[in-house]
Amino acid sequence: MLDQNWTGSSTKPSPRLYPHQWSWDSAFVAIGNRFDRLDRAIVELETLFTAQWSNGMIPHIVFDASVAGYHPSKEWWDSPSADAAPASVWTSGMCQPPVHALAVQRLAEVDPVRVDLARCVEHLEAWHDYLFERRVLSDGLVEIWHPWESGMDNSPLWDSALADLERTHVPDYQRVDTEHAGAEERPTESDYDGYAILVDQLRQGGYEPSSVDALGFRVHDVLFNACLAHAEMVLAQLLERLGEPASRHRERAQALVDAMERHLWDNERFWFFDRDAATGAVIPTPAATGAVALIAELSDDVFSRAVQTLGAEFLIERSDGATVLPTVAPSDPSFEPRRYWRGPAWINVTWLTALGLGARGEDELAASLRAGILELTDGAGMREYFDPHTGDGLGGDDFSWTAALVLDVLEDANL
Ligand code: 2M8
Repeated sequence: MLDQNWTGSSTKPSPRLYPHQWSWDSAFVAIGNRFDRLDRAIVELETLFTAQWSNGMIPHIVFDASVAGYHPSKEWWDSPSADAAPASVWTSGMCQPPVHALAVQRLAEVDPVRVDLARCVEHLEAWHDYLFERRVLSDGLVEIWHPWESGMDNSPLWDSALADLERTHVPDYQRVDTEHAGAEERPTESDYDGYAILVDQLRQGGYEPSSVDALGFRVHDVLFNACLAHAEMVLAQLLERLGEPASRHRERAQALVDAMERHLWDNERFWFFDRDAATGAVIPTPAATGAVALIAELSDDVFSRAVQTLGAEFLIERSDGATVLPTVAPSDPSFEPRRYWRGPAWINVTWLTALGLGARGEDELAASLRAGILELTDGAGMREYFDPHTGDGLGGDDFSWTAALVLDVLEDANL
């Protein structure tokens, strides 16, 4: 399936629904391809790095010029109009969670010679610097400026910010996603209007807003910040392997974890919550972003309390010690088990959570999540997401990161 989704320079997340290259998808795909297709995994990351903006941003979509049929199209983003965009390729004008250092690390573990670590590290440093220098505007936390930047597009986490958006002018656009996946499993029309308005605003500012007033959406997202804290530690290790100074990355990782624990941790609900960066208001939805926070080097007390909440409020037991992680706590009124990022189980979120648990000795829980990944995909195939109660496969077919991370889980289990 990954062979079939390979274009020669990157892997489509799903052949019809997502026919270009996506940033965090490519990182997960490279992780899965590293065992039997290392050359391809290396090229996957190189293609993405080639599209990096001069300000360091790794764009969330790199367009395949030969493919039409995705909204928003490359013309809609109009990246050539932005000063920092690359000349060689059209891209979107926003980013996705920084999981690329992890991918580079995993590839280098397989073959430290074939992976050009020094070059990869240069790209990673520029990318992380962009996030710290341009996206930290208050309280030491990185901001996302569009729901798409979270990777969890229509999570209920964004409902209130999208509801507050000025909607006097909605740009014209044509959705194509509902031709390839059930409308009841995708974002609503109102969600899409909000996404379109926000892209319009960002494009008008060349994707580098001159002031926060130009931003209609600013969120301190737990998943994004946790991924960056983790990625900074990984980058430090990679630099040390190269014999280069790494302390500034360790310091930034620690400062980010401190800021997360200070501003996003709720010491009564024992969970991390996103926050509206414009108003400072906590977004009280219990989401799986808090589970992914376990990959950051949290303090012991916060880690163990979050693990308890994970077990008590999120995990759904399935057969044979396998558990499934829904993207929203099932007891929350916003939970919808079949609609995209509003409840279904996603393999990448589950895999990252298992990674965080395993790194701190929670082996049994990590193994139960990995077993859940195998059970879901064994039952329903390499789907985009899964109903966490029934295990039904939902959204796109032949979904690349699902297959790639299954390969990783199988390798881990030595099956
Ligand atoms: C989804 O996002 C795109 C927009 O970027 C879409 O809905 O069209 C998300 O699930 C995102 O996390 C993912 O990277 C992308 C491609 O799989 O699809």
